[in-house]
Amino acid sequence: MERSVVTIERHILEAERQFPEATGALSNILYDLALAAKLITREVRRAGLVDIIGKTGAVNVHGDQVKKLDEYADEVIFRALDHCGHLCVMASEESEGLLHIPGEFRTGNYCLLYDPLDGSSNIDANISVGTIFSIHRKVSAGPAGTLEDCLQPGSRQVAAGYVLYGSSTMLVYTTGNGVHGFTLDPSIGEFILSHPWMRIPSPGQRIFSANEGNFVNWSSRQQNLLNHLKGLDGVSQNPFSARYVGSMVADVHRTLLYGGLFMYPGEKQNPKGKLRLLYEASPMAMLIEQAGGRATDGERPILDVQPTDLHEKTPLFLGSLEYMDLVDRFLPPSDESLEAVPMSAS
Ligand code: AHM
Ligand code: MG
Repeated sequence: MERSVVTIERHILEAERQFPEATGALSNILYDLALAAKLITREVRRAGLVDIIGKTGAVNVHGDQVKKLDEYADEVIFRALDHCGHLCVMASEESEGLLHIPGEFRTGNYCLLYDPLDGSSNIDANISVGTIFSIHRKVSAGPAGTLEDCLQPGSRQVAAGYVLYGSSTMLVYTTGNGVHGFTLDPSIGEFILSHPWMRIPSPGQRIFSANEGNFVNWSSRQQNLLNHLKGLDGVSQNPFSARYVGSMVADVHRTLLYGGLFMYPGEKQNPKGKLRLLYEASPMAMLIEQAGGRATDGERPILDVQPTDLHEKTPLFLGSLEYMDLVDRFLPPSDESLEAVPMSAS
């Protein structure tokens, strides 16, 4: 063997030992998230069969109703963590309001925000999907968590990560001490450390990742950036490659491994774009910055944005440092208003 086999449990435990004051609460939350990821993996792997099972009466072998995968993932995460005693409240992209800890369980000092199955519109096409999570320390008074605990800027996250249900399942997380990736070995049901100390390559591969179908609705500066990346402005003779899965976890994971630029800018009809600050942008920004890259909303670091609403959206640009410099150059602060975008005839 070339190097030791390290499970996620062992890795989390060893990281915790470096902080004698640690209570183990954060470690326990991460273990429980890893358990939820295994349960979701099991269902995602059977996704193509769900319709077949569903047709026989929409009841699975355990007698439970067969649920849509995103609803299943949402419930599994809540139920894996509601009783751990370390959370004061949760919030999910799938639910409008706060998810309170049921009265029969103890509450704790952390708050969990999650997107249970991001990119779920891809699931029927057997394309990778993912789970994204973000953890904050409780800041409100009293035992129960409140909106105040959830509406904290990304810079105050104590941990963030994602699970990619791809050709293999990977869990990638940070607690502010580097980014570490684990691959699920399905034969033993363990996440094994496969990508320690992940760093976004710099200079990274020349890849841009965006839904170019929205080009007509972008600001002219955003359009200029794209034209530059494609070598259409006559400045660059070396165009970027385009890669866009349409599942953020997969697109960000590739960006983390290969470098490049991922963006979901604002549009004329949706000046804040599509992605959610708390469930998608902030956790990914923490990971990317911990890996040596940068993430902004086109003007400011995502991690500095003070949320005002659980489901607020934000434009998002993230990737390798040198390509983020291009974003700064093409989209300087005080970009023209999106209202000024010239709309071409449809
Ligand atoms: P979802 O949370 O409803 O799944 O939407 C988020 C997904 C991201 O994974 C992805 O980056 C984006 O939506 C793709 O959107 P579009 O289809 O507009 O390109
Ligand atoms: Mg999502």
